[in-house]
Amino acid sequence: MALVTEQARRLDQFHEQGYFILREVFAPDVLSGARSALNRLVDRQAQELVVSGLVESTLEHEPFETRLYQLYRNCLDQAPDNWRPELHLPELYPVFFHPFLLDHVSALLGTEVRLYPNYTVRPKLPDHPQTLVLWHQDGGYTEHWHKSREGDVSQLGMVNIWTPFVPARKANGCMQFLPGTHLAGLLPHVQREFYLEIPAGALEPYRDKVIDIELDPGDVVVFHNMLCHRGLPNQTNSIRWSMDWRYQDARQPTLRDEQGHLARSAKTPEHVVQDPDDWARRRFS
Ligand SMILES: O=C(O)CCC(=O)C(=O)O
Repeated sequence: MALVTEQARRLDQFHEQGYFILREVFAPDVLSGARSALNRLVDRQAQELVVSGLVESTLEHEPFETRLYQLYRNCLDQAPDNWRPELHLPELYPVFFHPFLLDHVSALLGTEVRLYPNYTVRPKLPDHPQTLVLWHQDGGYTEHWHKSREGDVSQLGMVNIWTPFVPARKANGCMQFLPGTHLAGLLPHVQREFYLEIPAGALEPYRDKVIDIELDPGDVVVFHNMLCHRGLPNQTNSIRWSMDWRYQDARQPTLRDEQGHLARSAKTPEHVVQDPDDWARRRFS
């Protein structure tokens, strides 16, 4: 009974403020599996750097928190700012398809839930403008960069998730939200060098509400795709590793070329991603 009340309180917060936080969702073995899977992606980068002669060593003993930064220290503009199709790794299945998380998502979206075709790992390196995501609503990106079909982005039944793989604090670039802005409709977005940005004037009425979303590994923030958010700059010497992904009511169009993958379904349970191997066999499509 207490659990149901707790979930209801979170859903109320989602409707009123546009977000809620779940603490300690991912167990230590899930986190260490995810981190070692990401380290394999770093290995791949390191080997390419050695082959191209940009570095002498793959720095395999450097900690996860600093290795990618040390590898690219002298050529930061060539460092990867995100991984997407590469995320079909078995160790990420327990993160994307975590039952407790999906229970909350189903309570918001209904019985047909897809993992939306927009899932990203971000290694936010220190002083790396390519990873500095500016104030935006996710709906702004769908409208500006991806929308190839008819449809209203503000009506997409969509829930965003963000989780860190290292403690995320103000100093290393945690997320910031403007609570309540999911009710403001689609705000203007302008193209900057790497990302879209909502101009300062359009954010003025909401500025005094800004909150820092400081999370530890294992914690998750669930938020509305129309909520204004950004990532702060990383002012430390190590990497702010994080992953973000989205779920959508699978009865709706994605408004993208890709269709994503079913996470829960009462209608066609045979099409739901079944297990880590099934996830690893699928593609970003
Ligand atoms: O991780 C960040 O800094 C930004 C992520 C983001 O904008 C998102 O999850 O939609």
